[in-house]
Amino acid sequence: MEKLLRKIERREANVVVVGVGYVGLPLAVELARAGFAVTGYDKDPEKVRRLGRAESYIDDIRSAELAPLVDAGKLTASADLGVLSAADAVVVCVPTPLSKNKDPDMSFVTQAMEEIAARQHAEMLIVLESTTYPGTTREVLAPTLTRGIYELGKDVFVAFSPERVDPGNAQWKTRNTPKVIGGMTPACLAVGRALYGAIIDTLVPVGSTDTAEMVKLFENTFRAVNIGLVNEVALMSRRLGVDVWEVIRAAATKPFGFMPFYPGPGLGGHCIPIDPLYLSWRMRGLKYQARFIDVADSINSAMPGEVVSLVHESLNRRRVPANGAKVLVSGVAYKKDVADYRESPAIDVIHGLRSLGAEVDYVDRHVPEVREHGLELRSVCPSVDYGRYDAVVVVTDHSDTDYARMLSESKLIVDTRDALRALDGDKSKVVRL
Ligand code: SAJ
Repeated sequence: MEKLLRKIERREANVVVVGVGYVGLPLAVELARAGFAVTGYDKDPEKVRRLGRAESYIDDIRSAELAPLVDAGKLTASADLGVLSAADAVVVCVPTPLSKNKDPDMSFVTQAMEEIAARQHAEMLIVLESTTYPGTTREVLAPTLTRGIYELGKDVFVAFSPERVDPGNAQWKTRNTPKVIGGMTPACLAVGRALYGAIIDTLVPVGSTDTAEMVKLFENTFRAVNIGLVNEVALMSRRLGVDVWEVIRAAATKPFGFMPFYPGPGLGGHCIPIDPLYLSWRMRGLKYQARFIDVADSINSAMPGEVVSLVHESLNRRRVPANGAKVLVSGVAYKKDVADYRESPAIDVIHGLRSLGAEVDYVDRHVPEVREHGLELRSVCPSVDYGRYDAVVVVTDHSDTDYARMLSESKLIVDTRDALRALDGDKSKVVRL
């Protein structure tokens, strides 16, 4: 352990980041900046090519930040697993998605661990950052990385440290976001803290890797459950004839004991809809039903359908049949001002409107085309005449949309984000969640 600790303290350790996506690349940059020789390993040859040419493919990292690190040889890119043989520390930042039946898909993690094990040597630190169910590091990583050959805390050091990357967040970056870390043994924790302590201002050591895994799932389950609650409050408010947006804004004036969340067309992204289901899946294996997670998931998953029904009712009230209606979806990214449309509820809204027979277009400056779940659509031009459509549905409230022009030109607006709240003018044609 001493030899590895010294290498880390002297910044002489070779570090390999496995998976240089929106989590791995910022981490690799900080490690290289701290003086480590860092190799970004990825299966995606396009990422390897672009990183090797100091061309960033992540919005939060400018190419100008990569250039000096790549030129100095501090940050290199590779698709060759052989780099693992020379690694003193390996940080794994690979996806942990859901399978088709909403179970954890651990294939990326297990494959990475097997590739590391096949090139393992004494005195190596391996840290998993991918969000996963409590017990993964202890039950999957540790056995794969010891195999009766290496001893935890002696010649192999294993830890879990959840990622807290918030794409597009200008305030909270890799270095200044407190980072939780748990080790398989105290020595594993000490080595993990030595590495992260070189790049992160505040470390939050916890007693075990299971705890660290649970912290991450709790953080994101907290969001999913509260979003589910506010979506149900929206459904209740509609039936009560109460403006849910006014309710939330008034409740948010409470200076303590309240945290506002806002209704929407559903849950998108690669964290919030997915992470809680890793926890509920784990609990099913322990014969415990994670009721809040299941209820929130059922409410959040039903929101796209609620939006489609609202559009249908609103057209009906204007004696416009949904069948054959021209509808424009404004914004398909999973949340405002991002370009990512993975798991976006807009996909379900478009499918739902089409199932009513509507002719659906979308407009989104951030997403030029959508090729997912059987859709092949291109965004219409942002200067589109909103008046051409029987209804405009605001699904993602991007800041760069001209809502004043939308309000003046549209016949009907179904606003799922209260995006037009600040505007004056004829709101009689605006229907909100
Ligand atoms: N959403 C609502 N109502 C809300 C908040 C979000 O409907 O009040 C929807 C969004 O539109 C989106 C989905 O939920 O479709 C997720 O939104 P998010 O704000 O949670 O954004 P994400 O998915 O980028 O979540 C990430 C997470 N970061 C990490 O996991 C490291 C999350 O923990 C962060 O809290 C979140 O960013 C953030 O705060 O931006």
